[in-house]
Amino acid sequence: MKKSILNGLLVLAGVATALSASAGNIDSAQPLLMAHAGHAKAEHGHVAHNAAAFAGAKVSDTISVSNCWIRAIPLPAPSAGYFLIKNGGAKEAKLVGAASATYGMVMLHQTTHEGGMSRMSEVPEIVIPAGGELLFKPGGYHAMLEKPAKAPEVGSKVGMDFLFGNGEKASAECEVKPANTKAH
Ligand SMILES: [Cu+2]
Repeated sequence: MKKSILNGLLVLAGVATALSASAGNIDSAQPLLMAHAGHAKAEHGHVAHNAAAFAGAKVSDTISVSNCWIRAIPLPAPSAGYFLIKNGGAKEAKLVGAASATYGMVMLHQTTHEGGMSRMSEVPEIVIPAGGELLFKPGGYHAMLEKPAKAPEVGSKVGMDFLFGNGEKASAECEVKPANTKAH
């Protein structure tokens, strides 16, 4: 999987360079393109949570997900989702998975920046401290939305469920925003 991501990054580096010559908002576009690099073949090694894990989970009283939005990306490319997780509980919360009826597979990813390059990696769990919150945003943590069943329309809402290590879940309605939306 690492190899396929690297190959994708090499390919996308060329795309990003071409875009930077023609597009003004490369700051928002480039991380997205990078985020998508290498995912076409990333079928193996991801942490999968099946529908049963979500169905059996209790809705959390203390953990909530809000401000969720995703990019409208044409089929069949994957997209990314961003949101705010608030943990009002006395214990740390660990996000371990996400799912959406609109996407065949959702993975937890982190984009990091090193030496002028963006790269992303899958993260098995993401900790939200007790009484704290964590913002998933472009260039940082995000939900990678793979295998879209249909292309979501700008302005529509896509439901997403979030599974935590304590067996609880939270849900959010994610607003579909134009592909070039910047972080906010
Ligand atoms: Cu990603």
